[in-house]
Amino acid sequence: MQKQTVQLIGVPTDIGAGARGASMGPEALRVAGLAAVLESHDLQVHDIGNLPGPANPWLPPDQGYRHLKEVEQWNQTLHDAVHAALARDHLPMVLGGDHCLGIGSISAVARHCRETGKTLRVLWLDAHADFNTAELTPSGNVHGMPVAVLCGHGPKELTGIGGTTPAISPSVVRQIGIRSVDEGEKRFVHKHGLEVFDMRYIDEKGMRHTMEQALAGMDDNTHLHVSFDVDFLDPEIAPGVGTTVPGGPTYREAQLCMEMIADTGRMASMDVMELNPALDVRNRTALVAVDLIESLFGKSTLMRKG
Ligand code: 6HN
Ligand code: MN
Ligand code: MN
Ligand code: MN
Repeated sequence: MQKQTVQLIGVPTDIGAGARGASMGPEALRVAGLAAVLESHDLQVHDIGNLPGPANPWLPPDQGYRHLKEVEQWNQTLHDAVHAALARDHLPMVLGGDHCLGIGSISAVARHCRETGKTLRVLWLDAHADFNTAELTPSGNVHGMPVAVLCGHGPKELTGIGGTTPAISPSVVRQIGIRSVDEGEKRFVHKHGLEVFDMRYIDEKGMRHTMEQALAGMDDNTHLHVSFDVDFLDPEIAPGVGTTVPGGPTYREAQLCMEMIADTGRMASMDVMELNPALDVRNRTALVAVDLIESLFGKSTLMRKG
């Protein structure tokens, strides 16, 4: 049997974030040994290096968005790269970069699913719902908006990436670990019926039950995409992010989450977002992220087989 190829796609930008530094995320993950860890699980690793894109001009919001033009450019480039990786039957692993890049990544995955007749499931592991719009955002930072944009709510420059608007329906998304949602954003999440397993839910029901629910209803035809915002993790174990929120999953809870995803054998693409080496301590957060990614690939049963 041919080895599964994981294609590492570095996207060195903090264009959608409220703090500088996530642009260094891809290199920190490489330095933490990501490729060697994947290879030790019998995966072929194809690191395409870092995608090119515009610098961060660090400007205030303009009509509700910071850096809309640059966000569009990075995401269009990423969309093309992820789509090309999937067309080669590679498993794209997007190394962010801030979470605005979920737009380019997931719009490409959704397009691939439409083209191949697959059913999409998106697991959004995050402290935040990332469901803001220009009207609702307290910051103008587009990393707080990717889920809304993917569901068709946002500027046409972004909702149109990939050619179909909306790229996804809220019904394909399961959010896990959520514990910081802005007031207006909360109402918008409810209005669109996003399925959210927040920290209260995890506290009461446990991670095992949570993941059983989030992964329920998948079958052989499911393409599972995991969008892993590193601020999902408790800041005690993952301080190197721009928007820490206390009270996140512990190391053991996060391990179980990843292992249960691995057990499905359905993960066919993923993002690792928001790692900010400028705020990290001796690359500790990158090492934790790599360790958890290893668990995501820990089973020999893994991967889509067409
Ligand atoms: N992330 N809800 C806040 C905002 O500015 O919209 C924070 C967003 C954080 C986004 O971590 O990917
Ligand atoms: Mn996020
Ligand atoms: Mn977040
Ligand atoms: Mn809608």
